Amino acid sequence: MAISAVSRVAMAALPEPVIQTRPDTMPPLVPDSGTPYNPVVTLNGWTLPWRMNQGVKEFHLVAEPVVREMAPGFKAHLWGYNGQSPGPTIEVVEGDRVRVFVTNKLPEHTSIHWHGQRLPSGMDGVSGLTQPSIQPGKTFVYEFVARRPGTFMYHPHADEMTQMAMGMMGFWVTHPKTRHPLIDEVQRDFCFLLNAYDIDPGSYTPKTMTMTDFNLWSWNSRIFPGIDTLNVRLNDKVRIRIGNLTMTNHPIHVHGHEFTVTGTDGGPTPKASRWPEVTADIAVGQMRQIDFVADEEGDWAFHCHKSHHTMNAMGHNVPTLIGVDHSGVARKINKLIPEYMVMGERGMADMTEMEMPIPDNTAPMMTGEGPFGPVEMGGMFSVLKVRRDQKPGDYKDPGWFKHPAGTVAHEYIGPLAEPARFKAEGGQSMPRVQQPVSATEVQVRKPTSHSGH
Ligand SMILES: [Cu+2]
Repeated sequence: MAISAVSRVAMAALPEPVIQTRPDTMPPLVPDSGTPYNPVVTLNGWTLPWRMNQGVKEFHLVAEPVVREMAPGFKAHLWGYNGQSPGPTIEVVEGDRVRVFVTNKLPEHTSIHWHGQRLPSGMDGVSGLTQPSIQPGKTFVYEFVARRPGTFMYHPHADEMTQMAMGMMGFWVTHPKTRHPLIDEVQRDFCFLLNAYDIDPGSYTPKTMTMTDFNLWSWNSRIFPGIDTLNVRLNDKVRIRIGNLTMTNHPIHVHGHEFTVTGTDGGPTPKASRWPEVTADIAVGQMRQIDFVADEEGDWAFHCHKSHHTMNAMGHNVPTLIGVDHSGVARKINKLIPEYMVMGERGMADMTEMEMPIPDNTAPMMTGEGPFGPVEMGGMFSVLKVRRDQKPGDYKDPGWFKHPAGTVAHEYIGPLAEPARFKAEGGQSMPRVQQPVSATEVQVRKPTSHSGH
């Protein structure tokens, strides 16, 4: 709630910082002061309340260590803002004068860069270049006019590799002040940041020297099955805004619908540049805003298409064993080590069902129980739930989709004919001149212990 009635004395002081530690998706913060707009919903996050002070929208961010539940049963010790990583979403309207107080409760200096904004150079938040860094215990003030509508983010520009690896980032949305020819009105407007961590199974704190080899791929510092579903009403116009603050690209893919990219960090895209897609690649440091009409009822997977980004931490640097029969070996080893298990002989899905014992405070590699069995996912995965009876503006999880009779893939139980196979393969291929000496080549590789992705 915005605080509109504050005494003159209080106005001279800092706005009271608002702290939120629950990892739930908070309902949209409907503005009660300033220009009205359709608020966004931050996945597993919230919007920071503000106060109006003589026409200026005042926010107070506190940079501080936080404990973030990344998934049920798995907590990470991160750095963030106002009790959470990522920090709260800041929502303003085009033309608003914005004043953001930033208090540093971290053990080292910081700054905030307002990624994508038009602003005076001295407000750009690059420590050393445009301002002295904010020392521990100090509070700085940033002030600028939100000049163009769009999707932005904020993050430190001081000891960046450490502070971003620890989870310091947040979302910023500037709503258009009037109807904009390139910004459609939507019924649902979601936003989240792509972020990544390197946390060893059983430990709590990210390894901050990791450059590319992260093992937890998250949306707003949550991993499947900890990411809330995106619940919409049938035929709603839906917008999803995504920003990438990891160190690699993420092809974000939605099932059952086509979308268009209607905005980037540079603003709304011209109509002539829009075409239907089902996957949008989001490069490092980029933002994408996608729009679509949710006109197919059901439970639709929504995820990063890099398959190792829909898994959680594991040791994975082992050869593929699919199709290798090592039951004989396993029997022999079992005599020595009774609980020995061979991993991966029929694919990795066994791992989901085995529920292998894992250290405390570790997310399972692939998990999530769906209505038909284990979903075998982790990391950057969620579900778009489109329902006919979802109330307008209601973001509650409607539960699993009730499929109409005869619309679910099912086992075929009729007779099976022997499949016709080609007698010779590669009839048109050119014959090899030099045949290999032996038909198979055996390669011995020792698995190494390694937990990155
Ligand atoms: Cu990805």
